[in-house]
Amino acid sequence: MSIHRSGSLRITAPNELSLVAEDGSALALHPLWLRERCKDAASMDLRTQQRLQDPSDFPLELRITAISQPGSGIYRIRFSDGHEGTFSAADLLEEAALAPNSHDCPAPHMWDGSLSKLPRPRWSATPADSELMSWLEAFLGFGFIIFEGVPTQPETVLKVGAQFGFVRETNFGALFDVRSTPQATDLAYTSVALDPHTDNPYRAPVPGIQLLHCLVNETSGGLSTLVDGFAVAQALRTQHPGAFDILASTPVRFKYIDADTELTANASPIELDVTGALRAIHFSPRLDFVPLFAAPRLAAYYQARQLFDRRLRAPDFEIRFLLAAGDLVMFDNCRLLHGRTGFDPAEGLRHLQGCYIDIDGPRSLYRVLRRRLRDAGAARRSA
Ligand SMILES: O=C(O)CCC(=O)C(=O)O
Repeated sequence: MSIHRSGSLRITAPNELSLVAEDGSALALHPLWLRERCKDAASMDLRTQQRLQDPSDFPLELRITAISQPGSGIYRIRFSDGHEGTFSAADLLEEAALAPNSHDCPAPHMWDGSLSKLPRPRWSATPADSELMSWLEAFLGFGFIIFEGVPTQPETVLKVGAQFGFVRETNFGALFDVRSTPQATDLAYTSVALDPHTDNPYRAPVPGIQLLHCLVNETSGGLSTLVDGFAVAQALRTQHPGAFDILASTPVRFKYIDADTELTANASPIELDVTGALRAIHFSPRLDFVPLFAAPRLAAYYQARQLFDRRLRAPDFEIRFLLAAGDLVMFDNCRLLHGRTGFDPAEGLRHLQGCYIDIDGPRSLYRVLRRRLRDAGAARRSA
């Protein structure tokens, strides 16, 4: 289903402004859709760009009573409530082109196990805007980025996280140490292999982005693994649509328990948005408990989960890499699954520090930088 609209603006009738597609089809812009986009001081607070009126108070029968084009790419529209608004064609076209589920940022560029060129830039505490933008483009497209050269001082992961968004504290603290310990409160804190999983599906909301920073790695195992959960879900949707639908519609209870914490959350392993597009993967075979449904429904669920899990664990979808001291991987915990191969703690120490940040931090930063780079470009051109 594509609701994404593109074309050009044209006055198609005395009181009608339309988006005209390349095939000639025209979509008249609804008077209320235009009215609630008025950007003048009577309609919005210009500093915050927040509306001053509740748009539900506009009359439902609002009409356009006049349209003129005072300049190239500018429309002046009078509405039947007496208000007049000035619109930039560029703004309206940009807005019209936004798909309902769009984040207005680079779309996921799905990948599988054949991905050979990993996004692996050298980290800097003070990157130029253009460098930061290239990191964000890589992260938003691939769902992950591996930084090299991050100083191995403890807690640096918090500094890197704060470059991209707000650090999300959990019961594991603002920062957690991933190393093998005797009384581990999570299997991550042992040396066993971890199959692909998303972190903390028992939490609502789940932490959006995870960072893992390697401080020491003296072992030959413990390779990091990543899988693009969206690519796997997409393959399942194509090959086994029935299984995909079951995983997108079965609420599973995820739970975590220790002495001080008892967290549970219900989520379907594959979460879709209102348009049916992939929104998130919630998958952790160590922690998932499907409710008691009738046997046929459970049988179908278990078969669907097995089909999904086998693909998640297949080498065709997985990438593996070694995190050496000073490497830091940041990944989208709503899209990617991560894991590691097992290691022998007798070989030496393997110590990572991790933290979470909210999912929308890098997107916000991307939009701010895009605005800043555009403004800088415009200023250069007019100089
Ligand atoms: O040890 C690793 O590389 C990964 C640990 C892990 O899965 C986690 O902390 O969530």
